[in-house]
Amino acid sequence: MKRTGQLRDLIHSPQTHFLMEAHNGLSAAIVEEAGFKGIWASGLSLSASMGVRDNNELSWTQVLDQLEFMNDATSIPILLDGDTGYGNFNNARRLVRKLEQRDIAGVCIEDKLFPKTNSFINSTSQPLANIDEFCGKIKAMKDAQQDDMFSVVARVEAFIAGWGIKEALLRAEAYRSAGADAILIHSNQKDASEIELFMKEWAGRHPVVIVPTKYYTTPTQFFADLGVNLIIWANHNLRTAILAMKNVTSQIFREQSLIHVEKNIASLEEVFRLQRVDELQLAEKKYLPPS
Ligand code: SPV
Ligand code: MG
Repeated sequence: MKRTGQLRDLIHSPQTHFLMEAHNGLSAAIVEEAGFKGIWASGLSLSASMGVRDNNELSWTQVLDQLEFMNDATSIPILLDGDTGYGNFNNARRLVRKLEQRDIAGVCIEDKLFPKTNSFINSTSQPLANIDEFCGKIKAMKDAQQDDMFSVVARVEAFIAGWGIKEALLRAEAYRSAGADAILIHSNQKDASEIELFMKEWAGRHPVVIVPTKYYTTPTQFFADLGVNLIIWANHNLRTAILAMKNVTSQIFREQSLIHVEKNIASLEEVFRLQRVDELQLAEKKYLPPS
C-alpha cells in the first residue's frame, strides 16, 4: 500500500496508533526498525538538529531536503510538522504539491502566524491565526493534493494560547468543515485535563491526534479510552541524542582517551548496518566487472 494510504489507515483505525519523531535519515530508519508504523517529522527536532531555532529559521526547502533522506531510508509514512504552512494558502498548497512529489504521506499545519514559535515558549502571548484565513488554507491544501489519500491534519493551538475549550471546539469544528482529515489538539498542561475535556465535548466527530510531551505521566490507556486516534511521541529521539552526545563528548574531552567510551557507543558495524552497506556490497558484485 502507498504511504499515503498507510497513514490514512493509522488515522482512521478504531485502535490508537503512534508516530515516533525522527529528524534525519538515520533516526527515521531507527524508528521503522523499532516497529513504529509512522514517523513524525518534528519541526522542533529538524531545526534543533541543524542548530537553529524552531522559528522557521530552517527554510521549507531545507525541510524538504531532510524529508527526502528520511523517506529514502524508510518504507513507513511520514507526517510532516508543517508549522503554519510557511506562509499563506498559496505557500501551503505549493508545499502539498512538493510533499506529494517526494512521497510524503501527510502534513500537519497549526493555526498560528508565520514565523511561528514553539508552543512551549511564551505560549500565552502567541497570536492565533484568523479562523477563516486558516480554513481557506486548509481548503487550498486539500484542493491541491493529487492523491486522495494524502492527509492534512489541522492543529488547534487554542489551549496553548490560553483561549480555552470554547475556542478550541469552535476552531476544531471549523477546520473539520473546511476539509481537514484530522484535528491535532495541543496542550501544554502537566496533566491531560484539557485533552480529556476536549475529547468528551468533541464526542468522536472526527479523528484526533495528540502530543503528550508535557502530560507524559498520563498512561496511554487513558488516551485510548478517550478515543484518541493517533499519539505523537514528538521529540524523544532528538532529546536522547543530545544527552548521549553531551555525555560522550565531555567524557572524551575529560579523559583524552577512548578506552572507557567504546563499550558505551554503537559499534562501527552497527553504523554500517544502518547505512545498508550490505546492499551496496551485493550490488557491486552484480554491477561491477570482476576484478
Ligand atoms: C514539534 O515536534 O515540532 C511540535 C510539537 O510541533 S511541539 O514541540 O510540542 O509543539
Ligand atoms: Mg513543531
